[in-house]
Amino acid sequence: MMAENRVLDDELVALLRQAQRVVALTGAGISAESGVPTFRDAQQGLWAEYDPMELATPEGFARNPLRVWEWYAMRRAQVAKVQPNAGHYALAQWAARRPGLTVVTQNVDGLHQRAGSDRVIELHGNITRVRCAAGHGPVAEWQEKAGEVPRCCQCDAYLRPDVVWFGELLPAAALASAEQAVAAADLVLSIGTSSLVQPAASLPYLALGAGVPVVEINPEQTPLSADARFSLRGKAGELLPALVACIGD
Ligand code: BJW
Repeated sequence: MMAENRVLDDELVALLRQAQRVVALTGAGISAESGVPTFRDAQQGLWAEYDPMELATPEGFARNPLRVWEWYAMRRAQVAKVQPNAGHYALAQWAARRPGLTVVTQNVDGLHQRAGSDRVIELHGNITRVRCAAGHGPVAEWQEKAGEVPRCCQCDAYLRPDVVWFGELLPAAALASAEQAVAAADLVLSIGTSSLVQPAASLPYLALGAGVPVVEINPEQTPLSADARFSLRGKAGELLPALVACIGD
């Protein structure tokens, strides 16, 4: 069953109140109201201006490491300037009332943690971290020099952002934890994601296959909308606080 803009629908309120093991799968849309650009928004999404094949693939990095490094440095600086919004804070409040809530995020901006969520699974890494491109692990400090990509002090390979690019495997432990959380969930929320990028986009379908209800929050329709029990059209920063208010203590 699908209902739009019926936040106070009785069945929805009952679902929210009863759910103890909630998984909130989030995407770029939840950070949009903080000023972090989404990827696929037709006007302002990153992919409207930048080519993902050149900036978010290992092949693009191999072709032009400096272009990729500088693009991520620009985005890292952007993320450092923004603040969590009402949507991030609402999920942290929800977890305070329902300690079984797990956030599974595709976002690399760390805003859930900054809003106070402590059970956060990062599927696509974190833009604030940097690692050796040849596999020598994370790097705590590096020197930025204009026109140069910093190098690993152990092997001299380039450093790269600790994010997951197209064609790369997701961190195995994070994906396994996300799948386990969904398998144990009694409610899955899909918030601010276009539901296009795999394997994250398949997580709500794991829940649906097990008969677990999925509630979507997105101003736009997505491929998930028709299958979600409730598909709520609106912004995460407006709808999530309203949903948390329904739960009670
Ligand atoms: C609001 C809002 C508001 C706005 N409130 N909402 C099976 C089939 C086909 C292809 C594949 C497949 N399996 C794997 C693939 C290939 C690929 C893939 O999925 N491609 C598809 C695009 C077709 N996947 C991969 O390569 C993944 N690796 C993998 O699967 O390895 C194994 C394998 C490899 C190759 C072949 C087969 C298997 C890795 C994916 C890595 C994604 N990386 C990025 C970049 C991260 C680093 C960085 O930040 O630069 O992750 S791409 C980008 O997309 C980023 C995001 O996390 C991800 C998802 O985007 P998201 O969050 O959904 O954002 P948008 O912009 O798409 O949507 C925002 C939504 O918010 C919109 O709906 C708005 O309406 C909404 N919104 N304002 C609420 N206020």
